[in-house]
Amino acid sequence: MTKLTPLALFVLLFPLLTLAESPLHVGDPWSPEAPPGRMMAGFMELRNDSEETIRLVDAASSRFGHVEIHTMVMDEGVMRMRRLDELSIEPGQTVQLRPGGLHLMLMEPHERLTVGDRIDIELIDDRERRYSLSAEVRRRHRPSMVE
Ligand SMILES: [Cu+2]
Repeated sequence: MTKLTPLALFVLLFPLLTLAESPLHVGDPWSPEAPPGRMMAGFMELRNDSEETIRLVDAASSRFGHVEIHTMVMDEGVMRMRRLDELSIEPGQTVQLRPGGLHLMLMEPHERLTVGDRIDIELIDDRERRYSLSAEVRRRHRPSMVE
C-alpha cells in the first residue's frame, strides 16, 4: 500500500482542477419558444477567459437533430442567416449571440419545448473540447428576425 504525500496528491488532482475551470464563460443562455416542429434559436454571451483564441466549429444538443452556428448578413437589402464554419473568440473577448445577430440554430427538434424547459447544448471547438451549457426556453418578447 503506497501512501500519497500531499505533493503527490496535488500532482494527481491538478489536471482535474484545471479542467473544472472552463476557458469559455457562458452567460445567460436562453432560447425563445417557437411553434411545434419549428427550429429554435439559442442566444447567450460567450467570453474567452483563456490566453488562446477559442475557435468554435460545431455544436450539438440531445433535443435537436442538428445544431449550427449562424450569423446574419445583409444581402441586397435583406437580412439573411448564414452558417458559420468557425466562430473565433480572442483572449479576453466577449461575443454576444442575440436576436438579429449571431445565434445558434437549433434544427430538427425531437419534441415540443415550452417556456421553462431547458435545452442542453454543447459547443465544440477545433481541438474537440466541449463546453456544456443549459439554455432556458423563454417567452418571446418581440418579433425577431432570426426565426
Ligand atoms: Cu439561423
